[in-house]
Amino acid sequence: MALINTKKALVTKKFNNFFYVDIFDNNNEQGRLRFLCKSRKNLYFKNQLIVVGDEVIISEINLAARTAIIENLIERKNYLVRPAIANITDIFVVTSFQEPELDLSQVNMFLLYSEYLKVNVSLIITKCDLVSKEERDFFYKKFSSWGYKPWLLSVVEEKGFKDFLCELKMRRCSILIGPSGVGKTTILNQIIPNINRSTSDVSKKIKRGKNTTRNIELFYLEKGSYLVDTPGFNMQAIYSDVKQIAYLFPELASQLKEGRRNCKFRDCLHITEPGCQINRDFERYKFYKELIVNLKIHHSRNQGD
Ligand SMILES: Nc1nc2c(ncn2[C@@H]2O[C@H](COP(=O)(O)OP(=O)(O)O)[C@@H](O)[C@H]2O)c(=O)[nH]1
Ligand SMILES: [Mg+2]
Ligand SMILES: [Zn+2]
Repeated sequence: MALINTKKALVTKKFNNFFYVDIFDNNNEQGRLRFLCKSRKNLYFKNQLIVVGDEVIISEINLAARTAIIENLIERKNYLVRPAIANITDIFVVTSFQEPELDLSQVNMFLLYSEYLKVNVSLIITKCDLVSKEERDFFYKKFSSWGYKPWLLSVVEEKGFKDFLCELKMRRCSILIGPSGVGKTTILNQIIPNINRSTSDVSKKIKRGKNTTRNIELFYLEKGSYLVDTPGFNMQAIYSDVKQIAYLFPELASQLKEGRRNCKFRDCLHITEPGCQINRDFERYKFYKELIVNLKIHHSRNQGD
């Protein structure tokens, strides 16, 4: 049976067997309508059931009751495994100057993990109020040299959040990721004041051993822009093809994209090869080298040789 009254919708929240979806009224750009849905049957894309961020086709749209039925799942553009979210356009890696103290190798891993998804990646450093201007400047320069001009935020300076919100409104689906306690939920609360999600002290979290942000939800900002907060999670190792690793580092990717690479060998990994033309004089080069070496060990073990 052909379905006539169908519409494309965005899944913003999921609980038990229910989904909240948004549709946009064609006659009115601002006209966002929210519906409570069930799925007609279990729908999968690459063995994964519907997740937040998925686009779906709905039918049996009841405008009065604000209910509908999900008929189909549209192909995903990307998929973040943990936490499960589809179709992200922008990742903001969040870290704090203090409480917990900034950990460079951890920030590095979050950045690489994010780049791996091939989305726009940015960096936020929170709790600026806990450090001196010299320290702010030092890290601003450092991360700029990594290819990420960081957003510096603090709860005592409202302006930072206002500017950040303007930035988010130019993106489609932004997500905040990073360790627990760095201030991700605080950012969400500053940006969308009336939602008031609970935040909690780092010390309390460690004692209780749980996160305050449990359910993944797309929060609506404006004109089709959404923001997602996530619980802190531990980084998984990246098991990518060794040749792709260079593209996870802006310092290298920019050289490769500009066609500045005239290395002697086409499959040059820019480690010890003769005739390598890549400029290796950047801070994270040692991280890159370590990653390549570890991946080679991992791949050779898995091949059993
Ligand atoms: N001093 C200071 N504390 C902050 C700032 N942002 C967040 N916090 C505190 O850091 C703690 C953890 O914040 P939360 O948003 O729950 O972190 P999340 O685990 O990343 O979501 C809370 O006690 C917040 O009040 C900030 O800019 N400055
Ligand atoms: Mg949180
Ligand atoms: Zn090279």
